[in-house]
Amino acid sequence: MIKLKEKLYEKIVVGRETVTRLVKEHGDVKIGEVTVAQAIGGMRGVKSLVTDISYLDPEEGIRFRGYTIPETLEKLPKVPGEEMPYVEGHLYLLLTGEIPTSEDVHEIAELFKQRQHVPQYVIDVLRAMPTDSHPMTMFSVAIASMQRESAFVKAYNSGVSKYEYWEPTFEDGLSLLAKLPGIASYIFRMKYRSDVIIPGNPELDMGGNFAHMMGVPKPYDDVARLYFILHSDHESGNVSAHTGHLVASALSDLYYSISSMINGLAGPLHGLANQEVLRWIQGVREKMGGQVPTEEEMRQFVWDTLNSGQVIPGFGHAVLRKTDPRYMAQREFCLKHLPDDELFKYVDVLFRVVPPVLREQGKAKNPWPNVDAQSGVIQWYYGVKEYDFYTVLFGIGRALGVVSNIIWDRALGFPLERPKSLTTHMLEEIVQQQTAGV
Ligand code: CMX
Repeated sequence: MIKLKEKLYEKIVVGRETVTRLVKEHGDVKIGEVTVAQAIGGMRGVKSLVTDISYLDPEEGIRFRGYTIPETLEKLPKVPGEEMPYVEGHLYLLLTGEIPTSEDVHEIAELFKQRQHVPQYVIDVLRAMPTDSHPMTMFSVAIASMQRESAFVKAYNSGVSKYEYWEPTFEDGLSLLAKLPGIASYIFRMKYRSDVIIPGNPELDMGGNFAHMMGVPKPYDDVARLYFILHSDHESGNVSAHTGHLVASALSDLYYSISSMINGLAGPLHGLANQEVLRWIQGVREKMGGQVPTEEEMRQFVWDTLNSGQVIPGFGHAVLRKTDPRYMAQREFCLKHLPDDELFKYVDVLFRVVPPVLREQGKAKNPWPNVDAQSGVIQWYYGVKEYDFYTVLFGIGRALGVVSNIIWDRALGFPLERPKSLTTHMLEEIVQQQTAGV
């Protein structure tokens, strides 16, 4: 057994004891209540999911296995000579809760190298799709097309015990994650670089190989590493993570689950917001004839968008109530590498202008920027200007967290997810009974 799997198994034994004890001895302890507004309003704040892989504090932002973003970037082993850590090491942290050694990182890197080949039939499927298909549709279809490879399905069909479900899920997870950079860069080069495909270089780490296959020079390898780590996980309730978990809870395999996760990420209120930010900024840019708007001019653009009934992409959040630390990490990267970039200046003006406007409008509970406000600017600067590709990058990163969560879901025996629904008439009856003091 590989060392990562052994380590994981040690942790799983402890995790199973904890979960069994919690349910057996404390299963009736209340952790919250649900109001009518929460039931109608997308279950905001309802505590009904469990994960140890990351936790999102509304004020502080995300912690991966207890580590803040700066701590994560500082503690994980770095790619020699580069600023950013190995993505492979971050996967180890998400899975096990421990900071890996170089040896641990190299084990995953080696497994990824062995499994990175994208089957020809996936390429054929991509090539059969209409050329104007959105890259997220292509990404989702490519992943679903590999479902026939699932080790979980084979094990399930041969009658494997449910206590062992996590093992073939782990195998599926590594096989799928290893292929995502190759699939994504293939879509990019086929659609936007005259179909000139760059084969992978098995000597490179995940981020380095992705940059190589994209055909974008340094420091894009570090951009890729930063992106994949930042976007990896945001606890379980966001649409992409929750979709992945929900689909997997039916014992659908990881290929089905991650393809579904991608479909959820493709919505403009979630991951697609990173493309929408660039689309919105380009609109402002056209109107300004290339000039960077003053704060007053930008204020007017923001109000025009709000008054036309649209949201300001890249701002607001369902849980966060402060500026997203994933935004700040990317802002720091911009300040270091592209401080004079024109689009960065746009985003900088937006950072100052949008929160007071959203406050004045008085609707958004969080007026601050989220991860998507800054990410497109970095891509644009390094020549990846096809902004409908940006959410695919988010998807590669998010798969790291969702795969880790699903392996743990299987290990802890989390059951089929099936919340209860009520009719509006029932809600009215409950309200009447409670207001009458029945
Ligand atoms: N621009 C304009 N209005 C906004 C807004 C924004 N950026 N953020 C919130 N609002 C509005 C909501 O649309 C809602 O309006 P209605 O009462 O008319 O329905 C009101 O403010 C209250 O919303 P909220 O409780 O503050 O926010 P939600 O939890 O409902 O929604 C989110 C969160 C992210 C969907 C929302 O802030 C939004 O639409 N932001 C812009 C899109 C975006 O950047 N999404 C990416 C989020 C990060 C990610 O998942 O990738």
